[in-house]
Amino acid sequence: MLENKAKASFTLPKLPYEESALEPVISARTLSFHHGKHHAGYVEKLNGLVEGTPYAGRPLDEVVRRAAKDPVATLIFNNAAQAWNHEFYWRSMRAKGGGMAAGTLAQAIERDFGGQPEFRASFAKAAAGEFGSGWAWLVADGAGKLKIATTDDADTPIVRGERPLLAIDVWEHAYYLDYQNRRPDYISGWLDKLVNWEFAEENFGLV
Ligand code: MN3
Repeated sequence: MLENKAKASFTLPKLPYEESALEPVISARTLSFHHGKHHAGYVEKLNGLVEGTPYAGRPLDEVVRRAAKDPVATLIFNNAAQAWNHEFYWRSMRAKGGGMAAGTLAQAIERDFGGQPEFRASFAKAAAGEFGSGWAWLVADGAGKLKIATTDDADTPIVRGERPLLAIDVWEHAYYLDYQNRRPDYISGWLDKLVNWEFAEENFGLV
């Protein structure tokens, strides 16, 4: 019955900081478009797509995981995964971020990459080398080993049993207003001044 259908209820989360908080690496103008138009657009499309389907009213991460295995839910997957990825990306950054990881995460970076400078170089290279639109991630695999992953378009490591610790969006909409084609400069600024190691440490602790 129509009146019993679960309501589509995905909402755009607020940014965890002011739109100008990440300047000068990411301008308020970029964040305003990226959050208020791109991220908002994924949430709005997702709400339209899930209406009247079994995906309506389900938690976002569950929608992403289920839609990934559903051959007729490609559009739902794309919009749900982009909504999830953006929420994670906002939290992967903070004002006055950057620097080095601490604690057990620092030890794991040392173990799996040979040191923080080595991690930084590999992550920057992977993010710069992702062809077209996509994402670069620091993830922990099922055994807790750290890896750098890249995903195309909306794809996300949570659908293959990897636990994301950090994500950088390398779609052009993330940096083009500020850097045009200079994606490596965006990535360097992100790593040096914005990356939120406390968020990564929290995610690493969630075994
Ligand atoms: Mn984006």
